[in-house]
Amino acid sequence: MNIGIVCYPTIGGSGVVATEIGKAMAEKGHKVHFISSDMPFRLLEYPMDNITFQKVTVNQYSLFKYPPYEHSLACIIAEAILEYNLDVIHVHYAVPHLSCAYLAKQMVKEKKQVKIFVTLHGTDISVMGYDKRIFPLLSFALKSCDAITAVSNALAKEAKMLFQLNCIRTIYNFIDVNLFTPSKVNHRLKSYYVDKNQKLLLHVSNLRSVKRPLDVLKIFQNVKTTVDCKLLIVGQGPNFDTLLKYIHEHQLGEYIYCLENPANLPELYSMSDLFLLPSEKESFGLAALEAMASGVPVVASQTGGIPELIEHGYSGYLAPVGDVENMAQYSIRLLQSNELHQRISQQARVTSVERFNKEYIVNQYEKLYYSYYN
Ligand code: GMT
Repeated sequence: MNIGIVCYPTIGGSGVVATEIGKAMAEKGHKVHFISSDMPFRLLEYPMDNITFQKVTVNQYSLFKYPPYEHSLACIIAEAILEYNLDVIHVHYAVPHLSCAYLAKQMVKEKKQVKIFVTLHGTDISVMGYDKRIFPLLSFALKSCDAITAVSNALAKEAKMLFQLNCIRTIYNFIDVNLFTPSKVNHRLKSYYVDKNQKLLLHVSNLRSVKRPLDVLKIFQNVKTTVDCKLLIVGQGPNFDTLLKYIHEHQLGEYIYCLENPANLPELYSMSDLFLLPSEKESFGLAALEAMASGVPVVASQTGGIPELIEHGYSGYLAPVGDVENMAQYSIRLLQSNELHQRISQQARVTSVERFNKEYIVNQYEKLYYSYYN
């Protein structure tokens, strides 16, 4: 098949998932054409003959306060449908990609029929879905596309209720269990961050308010009173300055490392002892899955799709959003008992391999494409 993928290029989970689906489809022999405002970062080091990329550029005419990105995107999708003879347009994150794909389909429908699929990733529903200014268009686009998938049952349920939709399929996020693996521990690198008997806590996110990054610091502060440990924060985003202020005010600087965009993420995961994800909203929690595949126990909030990924007390620990005290207590329990740590670590790894491995999930997307292909 000839598959068009429209996504955000950034380090967010939807761009990662979109890129990995495209790469996997190309490996299966399909032709994949990516459309994005920049080269998706996981595509950079992945040249393949059957993968092409088209950048969306916008008109910066001085009359405009807001450049017409959606116009450019719709035109580029329409052009790509014809030029690459696309059978499917799979858009990731509904806003604004889905309405642009709808427009493009209408623009070329006399010349080429194309199916439009959307994968809902999270805040496109849990935040954007509640914005009255865009609700009518988002609702129209959702009702006009050929198939909708969501990355968890919780997100599917919320979207169905909010937009009165009948059918949304859950296709979970997935992980390359050979890339994210417990065996990637780089002891030399670890010794740079922590001493022999110190524990390393990890948080990876795009540091937006929904991730509650200050809770990460509060949990760490609490854990540190009992366990000798340090914290590594990986990511960049709007709350970074607030984090730095808190770190400075509470004199935590010597215990915390911040990395913006490291190339060796799998190594950083597998050398960590615990992963913290105290998010306000989390449709799935791809970063938690990366930790689990790396054999790192996760302490997270009980929100959105996280309980579909982590079984409390079996493959990690969950507490209500904002309950930093309990999250700290679970963390301490895990860090103080080797036996418990090892058991949860193994069970988390097995869960990632059995339920969320790349091949198993990508096949579900391919089946969906074929079920509309004639
Ligand atoms: O919805 C967002 O906040 C953006 C999105 C992204 O592009 O980073 O993140 C979501 O998509 C990921 C991949 O499907 C999920 O694993 C994340 O849980 C989800 N984030 C939220 O729901 C906050």
